[in-house]
Amino acid sequence: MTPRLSEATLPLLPDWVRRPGPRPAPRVVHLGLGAFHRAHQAVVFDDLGWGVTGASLRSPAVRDALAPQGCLYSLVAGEEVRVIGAVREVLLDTPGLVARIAAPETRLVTVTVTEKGYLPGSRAVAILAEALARRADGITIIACDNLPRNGAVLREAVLAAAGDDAGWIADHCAFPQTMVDRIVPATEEADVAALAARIGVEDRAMVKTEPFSQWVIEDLFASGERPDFEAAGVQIAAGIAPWEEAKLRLLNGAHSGLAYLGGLAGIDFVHEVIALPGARRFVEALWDEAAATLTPPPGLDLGAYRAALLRRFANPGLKHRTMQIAMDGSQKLPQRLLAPIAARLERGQGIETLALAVAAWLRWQSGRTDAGAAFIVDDPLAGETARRLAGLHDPAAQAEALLGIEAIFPPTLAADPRFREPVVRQLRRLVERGASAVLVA
Ligand code: CS2
Repeated sequence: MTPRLSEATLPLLPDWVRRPGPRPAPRVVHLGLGAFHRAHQAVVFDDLGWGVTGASLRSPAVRDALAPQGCLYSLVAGEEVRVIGAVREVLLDTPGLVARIAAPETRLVTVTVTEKGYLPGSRAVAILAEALARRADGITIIACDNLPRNGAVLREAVLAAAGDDAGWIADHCAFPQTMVDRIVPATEEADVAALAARIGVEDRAMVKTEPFSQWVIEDLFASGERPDFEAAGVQIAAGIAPWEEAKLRLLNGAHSGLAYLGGLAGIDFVHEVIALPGARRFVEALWDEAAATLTPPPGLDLGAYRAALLRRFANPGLKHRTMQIAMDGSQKLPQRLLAPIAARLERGQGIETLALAVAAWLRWQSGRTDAGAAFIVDDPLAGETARRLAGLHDPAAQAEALLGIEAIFPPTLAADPRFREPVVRQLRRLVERGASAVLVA
């Protein structure tokens, strides 16, 4: 039987696997211990010797995978395998988490709860509101999800939930804005098996990712000790909006477009979609439209950035599922596609390619690929989109029904014929010809 990864089995690993240093004491509490945290922020904390108490908020699965391994796990990035030792414990219960965040040893909180975790009333927001009010001193809470003004949005939600304590939290705690970037596909059984075959040890908490990683944090910290982020390659910047807009509108915008079009065409992985005839042209055209709405951050060469993104998307080793990116589109469309659309319309510019990406999302809501295979639309608004589409067959009627969802489409945008017409036109093309043919054209 293959032994399980743990401190005791570290000596069994081949020499080329990078081992963790001395295990650091927890000083960070992280809410949302998914693969993205383990492949991104936790690696930085591992480099810096800051231990992490992780909270698994949705299910005990991550805890159950990590606990028998002493919370060790492997980061598989390209050819490299590195065992990360920063995570020290996993908590599931709210009182335990509240006490941990309130404890004086805790010097930092980080959060990855996906876009929908920032909606008022989410568990992370409730935990933070309760815990921060109990602290003797202020602390920095770093939101690491792909939404604009992530820190400010989290701050507003926490203050709204904090009642009488809102004033103290507002005065003492900092919620910097961040841009996070690393492609982290969900780990699958086959990945666990492949790694076991390579390193001779089974790791049920491994994460797979690409070599690239970027983290830009707004220079806004509560007083007191903080990690030496720059020493681990994290950028600290005054203004985050240009970073975040470039990343959301180029990387994530193209990702969503490729995921819906590729998914409709029945393609499982991003590297396969980008290899379809016409796919690169689609992405370049989308980027031409989106790039015109950006003020690139100092030092970012958009041409080089775009070329690097194409290479990242084409990475066959990642096996990044279109289904994974297609998830929660209602929470992703506004910042990825609708914001650049609104910016272009304001300047009197056309939006044909961005409209195609939006139309692909509309078509995705029918829950069937072009070949008729049924899939589950995984989205907090899936019930609403299904209700609105019931019995409708004409693309114009379908678009009309879905563009009326105000939680996604601002009413002025939805009513603007310069938006509606290209979206309906593109949806009609998708319905009549299918996504692969539309890409080729
Ligand atoms: C993806 C992102 O799932 C998605 O929606 O677009 O998770 C993407 O891989 C990351 O933002 C890359 O940094």
